[in-house]
Amino acid sequence: MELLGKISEALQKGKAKDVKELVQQALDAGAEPQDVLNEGLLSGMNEVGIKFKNNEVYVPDVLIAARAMKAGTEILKPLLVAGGIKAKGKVVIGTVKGDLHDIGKNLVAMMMEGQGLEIIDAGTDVAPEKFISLAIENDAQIIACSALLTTTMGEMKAVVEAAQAAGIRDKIVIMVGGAPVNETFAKTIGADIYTPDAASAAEEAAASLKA
Ligand code: B1M
Repeated sequence: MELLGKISEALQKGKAKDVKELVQQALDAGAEPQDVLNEGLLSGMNEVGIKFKNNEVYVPDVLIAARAMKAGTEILKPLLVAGGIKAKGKVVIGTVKGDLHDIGKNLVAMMMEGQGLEIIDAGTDVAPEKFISLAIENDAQIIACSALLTTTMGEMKAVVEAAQAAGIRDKIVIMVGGAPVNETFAKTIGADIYTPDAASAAEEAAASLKA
């Protein structure tokens, strides 16, 4: 659909208002919300990432694109989270210490909400101790950590260790994800679940509560 390409282009230019309008137009024209997300918004953000890496765009451009991404996902949210049998449980989610990227984390939180899970969003730059104290205070079953930087993904190991130190490791499921994270890394640090994307993170979270 041509509109999805237009969404991607508008996002790359950081035109939040246009992104909003185009997302709505695509939905009105019958596009699936998941396709609008993947082929419109995420495809645009991926291009921004490539240009950022090649020094063709800079931090302010990326921030403006991120704002446009948020504007688009706000419209998709009610559609992405609708339907299905709801799981019950609480998840403390956050981006690890030193890391300010929150778009992927927010998508994961949104999809988990769609599975019926209660989300305690710790935000970004979350210290290991904060994940643990929030999990204890809220009696959460899952801690979900997101990292986008190779320099911060090591903080996930610190979260696992902090859970052990606090004596809650056997009661809590620790999920990890984000672009530089993979299954091998998750196993190495002793996390319970790695998933590559937001939809599978939500499914696995709900499944872990039923297990
Ligand atoms: Co940054 N950044 N950034 N950035 N940024 C990346 C990550 C980078 C790959 C760009 C590049 O060089 N190509 C690179 C990291 C290199 C590396 O470590 N290997 C990078 C860098 C270097 C930096 C800075 C250091 C730049 C600088 O200042 N010189 C700096 C670091 C700041 C910090 O965090 N301390 C920085 C800053 C920023 C902005 C603030 C400008 C902005 C973030 C705005 C925001 O988040 N509010 C930003 C952005 C937007 C990006 C890119 C362009 C896009 C990230 C994104 O939102 N993608 C990114 C390049 C790229 O990824 N192509 C880049 C869309 C999002 C939906 O995907 O978060 O991967 P993602 O989430 C996916 C999956 O990973 C997964 O689900 C989502 C999809 O369904 N997932 C999980 C995520 N978390 C999960 C958790 C789970 C399961 C799945 O379970 C718990």
